[in-house]
Amino acid sequence: MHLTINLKCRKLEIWAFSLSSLFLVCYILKFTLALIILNKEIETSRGMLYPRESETREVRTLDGIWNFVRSDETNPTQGIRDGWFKDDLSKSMPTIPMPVPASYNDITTEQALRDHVGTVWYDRKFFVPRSWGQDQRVWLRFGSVHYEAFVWINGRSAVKHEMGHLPFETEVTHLLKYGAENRITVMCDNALIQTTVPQGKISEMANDDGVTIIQSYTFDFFNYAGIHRSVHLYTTPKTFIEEVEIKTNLSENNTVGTVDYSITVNGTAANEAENTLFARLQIYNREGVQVANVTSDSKLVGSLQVDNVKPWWPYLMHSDPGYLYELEIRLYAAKEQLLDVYRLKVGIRTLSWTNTTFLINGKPIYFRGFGRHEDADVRGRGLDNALMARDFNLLKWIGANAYRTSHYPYSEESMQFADQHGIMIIDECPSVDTENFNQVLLDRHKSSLEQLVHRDRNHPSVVMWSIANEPRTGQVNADTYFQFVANYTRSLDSTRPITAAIAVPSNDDKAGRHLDIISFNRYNAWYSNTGRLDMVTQRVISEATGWNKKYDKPVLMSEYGADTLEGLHLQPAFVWSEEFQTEVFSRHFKAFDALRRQKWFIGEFVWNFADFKTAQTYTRVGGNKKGVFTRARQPKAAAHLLRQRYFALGREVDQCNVPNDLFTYIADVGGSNVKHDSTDL
Ligand code: BDP
Repeated sequence: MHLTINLKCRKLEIWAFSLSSLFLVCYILKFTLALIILNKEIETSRGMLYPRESETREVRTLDGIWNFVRSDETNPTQGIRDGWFKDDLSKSMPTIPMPVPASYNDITTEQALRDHVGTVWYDRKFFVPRSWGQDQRVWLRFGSVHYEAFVWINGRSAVKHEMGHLPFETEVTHLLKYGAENRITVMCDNALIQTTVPQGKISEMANDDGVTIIQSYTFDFFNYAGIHRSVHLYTTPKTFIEEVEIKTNLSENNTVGTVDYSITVNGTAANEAENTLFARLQIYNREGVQVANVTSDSKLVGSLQVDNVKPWWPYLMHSDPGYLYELEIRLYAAKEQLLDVYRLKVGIRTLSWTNTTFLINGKPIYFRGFGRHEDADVRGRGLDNALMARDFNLLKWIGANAYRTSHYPYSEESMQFADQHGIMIIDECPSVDTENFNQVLLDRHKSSLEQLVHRDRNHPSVVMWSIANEPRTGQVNADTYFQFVANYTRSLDSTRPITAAIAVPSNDDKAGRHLDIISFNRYNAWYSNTGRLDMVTQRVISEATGWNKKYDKPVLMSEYGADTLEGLHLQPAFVWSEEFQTEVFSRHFKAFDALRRQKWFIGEFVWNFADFKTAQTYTRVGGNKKGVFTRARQPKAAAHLLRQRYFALGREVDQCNVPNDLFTYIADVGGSNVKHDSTDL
């Protein structure tokens, strides 16, 4: 019943927003006032620790092949009305096999599934051991379902979640059959409307068969959907460690580290006899040697000290980047009764920023990185460990030290990789091209940040929150709207600076004053003055300077680039050719070097790491081709140039070593202009 109402609400919302533009205009006029009156606290997420096995916990995955049904686009609520969740899906509709995790769009050869708008259904059976039914609790956790998920266990409603790319979980102890077979059913809805994050529009259009539903959106990446990340079942004791929040610090000379912790417990013991609970925390170094320990009082809040600490450093900023300790937490009840054990990796580092500089462990950061996508052939946005490992190898090969999770949160597994490899992350929420600011949208936008900060706050790799990509910050209401979004994010985490990737001209922008660091996207010689390589360098310098003058804050360029068809060579450089991408990069490098002398310019991010799929449009040949790597993760010509630059910067700024194969031998002429050796940067 609850679900039916919810679905109807969604559809009502769709209609409400397509009703009339007059309504919208009135709405916007009243908006600022309404925001001030209505701005309220968002319901916050709970738990969400990454599922890990321990002495007290078991984890199993439900990944694999599920059964799948695509609903009729014109009848998206049919499955709810007809109760498809009450029995095996195959009893209601013919099913096809569908891998989890994966986007469903590119798995079959059907255009109808690739471009489907609305609901799809998944189900599978699984066994739960008898032992799980005794004296413990069982949780069901999804890494991400895009965009909205409704879940049933054995025909009974378990959980509903809105927001792609973010995890959600629920207790299913009471819904499971132990020592028996169970069924899980998931309905996933990919529809984007004006109050979803990101926004989209649903409309109806005549086609040759009558009428069809059209999903449109202003961003270019394909709206992949489905169960995108792993599905886990895990057990906890009755009273267990539900949340852990870590904050780290370093003494002035970086020799002593502190780890402040705060633990939240869920369970009856916590409520009834709070004062009897305590925790023992120990920190182990990479060799497994204990380097700190403490016993908490019943508040479960405190601090550990690590002498001779090895700070967490970014890749190429130190010879031992990504140093992680292991924090072991043992929760006890009175009389030393062990309740629960949870372990997590901890990187000890500090962040600080001024109006010119962003520092890690007291050292200024110069970012050299990418905007990226979670995107691959066949599996779409589905988690793929092989692809993830390859991508990190490429990042390190090219000498990057950072990327932005454009334009949504990336998998938790990739965040763990970034911690280990010392890759800094600008962690972006799913707000893209935000416009038509309204209260419902604001609430959901804030909710996306709450879920993101909650999920990622313990990752040392996360150095900045990005609260939006290319929001329409020239609009009147953008000021108030982003003031609320930025302040809310700051209230969740004051240890990291806040940015947004902005594309409106600095003169028009109304949001930058609420940020700590200004990021801007611009496509000189591509979207503006196409082909004009002589119109890049000065324009980049003057735009970055304009941002700094207006807000007196550090500035970085978060997107620049050119679509490039691998293997297309044209000399002199011509749009879409490998030569053109190389030249566009080079003209930007010149600007960045001039800007670096200004001190407040703190980084350069190419768009994009790899080619990716887009919606169909005449501006894209098989997708967005601005990748430095192809979609199959092979380098284009410009990758080699970028590699030389990123290592040159690493050597100049961070005194890193450069790889032996950075330059190809040319000639032993000894002249200063011939670069034939890695040391000749
Ligand atoms: C930028 C967007 C990015 C696009 C890029 C492009 O932020 O998502 O992919 O343009 O068009 O404006 O290549």
